Amino acid sequence: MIIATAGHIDHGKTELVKALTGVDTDRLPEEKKRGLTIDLGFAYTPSADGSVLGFVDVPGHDKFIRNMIAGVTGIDCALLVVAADDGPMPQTNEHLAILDLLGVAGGVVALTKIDRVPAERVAEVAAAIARLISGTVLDGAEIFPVCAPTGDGIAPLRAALDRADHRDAGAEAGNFRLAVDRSFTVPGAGVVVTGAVFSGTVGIGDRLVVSPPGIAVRVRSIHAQNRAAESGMVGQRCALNIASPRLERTDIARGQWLVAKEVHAPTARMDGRLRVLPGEAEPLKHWTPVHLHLGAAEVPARVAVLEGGTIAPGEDALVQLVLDQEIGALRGDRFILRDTSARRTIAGGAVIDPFAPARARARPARVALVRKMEMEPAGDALAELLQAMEGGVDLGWFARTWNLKPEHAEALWDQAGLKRAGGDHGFAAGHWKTWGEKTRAALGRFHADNKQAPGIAEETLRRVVGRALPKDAFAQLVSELAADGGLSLGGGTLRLAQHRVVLAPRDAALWRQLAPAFEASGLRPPSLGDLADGAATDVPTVERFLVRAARVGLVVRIAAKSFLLPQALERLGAMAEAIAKQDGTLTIKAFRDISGIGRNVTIEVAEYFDRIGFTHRRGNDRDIRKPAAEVDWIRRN
Ligand SMILES: Nc1nc2c(ncn2[C@@H]2O[C@H](COP(=O)(O)OP(=O)(O)OP(=O)(O)O)[C@@H](O)[C@H]2O)c(=O)[nH]1
Ligand SMILES: [Mg+2]
Repeated sequence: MIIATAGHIDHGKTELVKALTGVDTDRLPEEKKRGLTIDLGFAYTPSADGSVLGFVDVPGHDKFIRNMIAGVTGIDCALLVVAADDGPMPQTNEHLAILDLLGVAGGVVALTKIDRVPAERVAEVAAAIARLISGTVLDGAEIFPVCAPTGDGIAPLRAALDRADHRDAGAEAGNFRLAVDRSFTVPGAGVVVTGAVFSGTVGIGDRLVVSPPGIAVRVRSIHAQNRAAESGMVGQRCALNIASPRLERTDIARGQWLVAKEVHAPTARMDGRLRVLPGEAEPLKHWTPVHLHLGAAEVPARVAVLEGGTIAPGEDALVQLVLDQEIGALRGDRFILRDTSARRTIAGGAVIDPFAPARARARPARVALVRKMEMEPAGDALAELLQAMEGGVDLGWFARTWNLKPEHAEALWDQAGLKRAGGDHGFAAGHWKTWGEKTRAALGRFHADNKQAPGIAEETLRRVVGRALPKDAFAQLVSELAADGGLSLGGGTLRLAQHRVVLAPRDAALWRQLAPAFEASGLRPPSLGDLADGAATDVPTVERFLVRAARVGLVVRIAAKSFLLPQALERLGAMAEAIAKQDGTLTIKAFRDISGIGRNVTIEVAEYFDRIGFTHRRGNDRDIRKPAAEVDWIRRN
């Protein structure tokens, strides 16, 4: 178990930890000189049940409150310290608010320096503390009057800490996450990082990732609660000796994480529920700049209020936090917001969607989804999301967000009775069935409207059926429909099995001869002369046929005498998009080099892309105007 002190400067936190553990945690020369705590101190002592109690001693000075927040992150139990002479003071309140916003599971109160005041004062301050903690996470916590230097009252406090175990049992199940608060080099051993374990377990030899930088490391040895160990787990402070071919101590700093690779997913944009402290003078406005503290990290951020415009003191609302730089965060992680001059704590809350979208973040449909994500337990949230998201739930995203280990994720998918499709999407069975019905119906309508067409290109049909359905999932739907006999695939198009092509018999015969030539010619339009020779006919006949074929979507006419299969055009579109993404622009030269279709055809294709609104030309450059996945490659005219 990890216990952290909290409380106003000089109220006796460090002295108390010393009385409880025998360790003076003020180790910096500056701390000794000034007689105050600046950075976190750590001490360990065996507990009655044979395990180890770990103490984090935090500074009370308001200038060092960022260290305090880093220290109380990931703890199980708070030890709030209030001096009997002063009684509750500003940082007593602020630290208590932080513990409350972080949702610390519980704790006890030490009423120190009782040797300095009369007994009535002790009773008076105890009553004031009881009022102060009422309604917070420390509501009803026991208050222990102590005098640390003499040891008076320490034994009952110690016994209470031995009994306290507030930890949430579920956290063991997750992937390993440790919030780094220190790193140093041990001669002969290499880099050591320390921190509180947020979830999961770690063993010697495990491979982990330093997140956000993404450095892969291997665990060489472990100290858990200051003892050499084979493994470490949630509820412990661990020191991990890590090795990596490309690791320097300076690569690692407070605020980063050591995590299992499954949950290495840095993010700079997260949705959450934010509560503004009741003592704030003004409502929190949209786009307020703040300092965000999450885990042991601290970054500048802005608050986008997703509902209601502002958040009144004492109220909570859904927000999106937009960070200046990426950090590690998962659903349920608590955070604290302080004002930009870092003078006061203003609000705090919990992450709901750590990988939130920038676009349409406050749209009612999106806000409704965020509310569903807020539900507990994970199975309930999943069931709601499956119902709400016709286009399926990205299961990789769900598992990462909820920090599910692969085996737990699989169990959850089973329990939800979802349909796996398109690699990593999950669909409610009802929605999947509806997609199948919609696909058949759309095909039926297409056949009715285009009697001469042998079928429709898969991508075109997907767009008719609904863009919400991801490409991979649609491909699976199509092959399932094909497998059960309702639908046929062939020549790059889809049709209902009972549909008979009503190409005029002569056209159908001609297409049977031409189709292989189109396939063989790949990304280049076959020459009309070659096509005519191959089919033992003349160029005008072939050309007239291809114009008809273009009308029904068998081929696409990209230029007067150039025809391509829709799927060839789609591949060229993907290439163009990839080039533009890499180079920041699409030039004919780059497109030609990659496609290998020659300069003239490249120009024809690029100009066709301009005409259908996929690209926009500026001199020698082209911009991509919309994602290739949303483009309809076939323009029937
Ligand atoms: N008489 C008396 N003095 C105490 C008691 N507890 C602490 N002190 C003294 O109060 C002073 C401050 O104690 P610390 O333990 O350093 O206070 P702190 O809360 O750790 O202070 P910061 O770390 O700066 O926030 C020291 O001189 C202690 O010896 C107590 O119970 N009785
Ligand atoms: Mg101290």
